[in-house]
Amino acid sequence: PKKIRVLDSTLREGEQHPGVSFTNKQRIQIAWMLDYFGVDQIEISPVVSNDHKEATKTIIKQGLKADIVSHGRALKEDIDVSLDCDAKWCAAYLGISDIHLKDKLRISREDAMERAVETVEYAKSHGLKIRFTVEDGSRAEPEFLLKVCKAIEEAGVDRISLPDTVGILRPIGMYNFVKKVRDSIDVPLDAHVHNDIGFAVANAFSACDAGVDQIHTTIDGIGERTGIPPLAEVAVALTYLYKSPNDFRLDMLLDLSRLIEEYTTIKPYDSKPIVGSSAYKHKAGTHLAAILRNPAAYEPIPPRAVGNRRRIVFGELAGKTGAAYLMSLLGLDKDDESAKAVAAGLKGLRMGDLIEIPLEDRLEKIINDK
Ligand code: HCA
Ligand code: CU
Repeated sequence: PKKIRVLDSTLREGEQHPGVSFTNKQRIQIAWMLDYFGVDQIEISPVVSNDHKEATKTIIKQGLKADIVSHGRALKEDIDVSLDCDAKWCAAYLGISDIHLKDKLRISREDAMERAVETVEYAKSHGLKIRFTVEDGSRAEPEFLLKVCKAIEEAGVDRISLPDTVGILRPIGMYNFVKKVRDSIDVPLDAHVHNDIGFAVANAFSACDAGVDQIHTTIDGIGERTGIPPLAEVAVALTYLYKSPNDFRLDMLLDLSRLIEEYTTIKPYDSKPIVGSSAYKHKAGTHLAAILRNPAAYEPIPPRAVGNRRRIVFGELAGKTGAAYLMSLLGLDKDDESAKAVAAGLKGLRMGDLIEIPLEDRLEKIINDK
């Protein structure tokens, strides 16, 4: 299988999430951790404040393995800021849908086309690699979108980002959007997809099926409004489902999520895939019975592989097997009758009283006791 790369935009798109604003020390730490985790590119925007500019300069100086992509508008003045930061890679975005052209930018299609080409030529003439983002491309007039992509390809653009800026595409729509561009230009493509209707991860992978070779993520999926695909979900899907040959340290995923929790007001919801506190909890009696024999019966990926922990929940659904197991943990004799009685007792538990234990350690202990 071919490698799908990851660009992480926690430091750019992620900071556009309400409640997220890192200090420069935190930005540098996040960049180091993302690099160690194994993402291919790390995006940051130096144009939004002096602080960000300082952070961008410092992160570029760290000599990380990942490319540092300096993000800004499709304007020479923003490219100049990237140059000032000593960036090797920059990204420039320009709205190309009619709604962005008319109501945001108030420029004509011809003006937009000219601005796109000039920006790319300017960056290239200064020795920069440049990704161009056709912002709101999913709502742009398809022929105009293609015209812009062809013009910037001729101007020497290094990558093109195809964004579903407002998250309105279905997976098949994303596929068609990417495919149309893929079929007529040769530049490597990025997928940048928003989660407004909950399709971000699915759309990112539709985009891969249609030929992009880089997905944009943020830690925990933070970003403008409802954000973009979470790094954890994308990295796990790439590794286990797509067999993409990345060198990810997947066991850092929980720590990365915890870091964002610590530095922001974001709390990942319990059932959040991979990093949620319930992602590896097992509750129903039939599940407990199976998990005790072979956890793979109800786990797609071992929890340790992603830095998470398996937990067993003894509650009103624990049943006789769950009850017997709980009794053995407590060192009680567990004949059929008493197991039934404990199971009946557990039925009276309310949500707040559920007993939770990390399973692996206990399981080991009980096996050793025998
Ligand atoms: C933005 C818009 C953007 C750009 C994506 C990209 C989008 O907030 O600047 O540069 O690939 O969603 O279109 O995030
Ligand atoms: Cu975005």
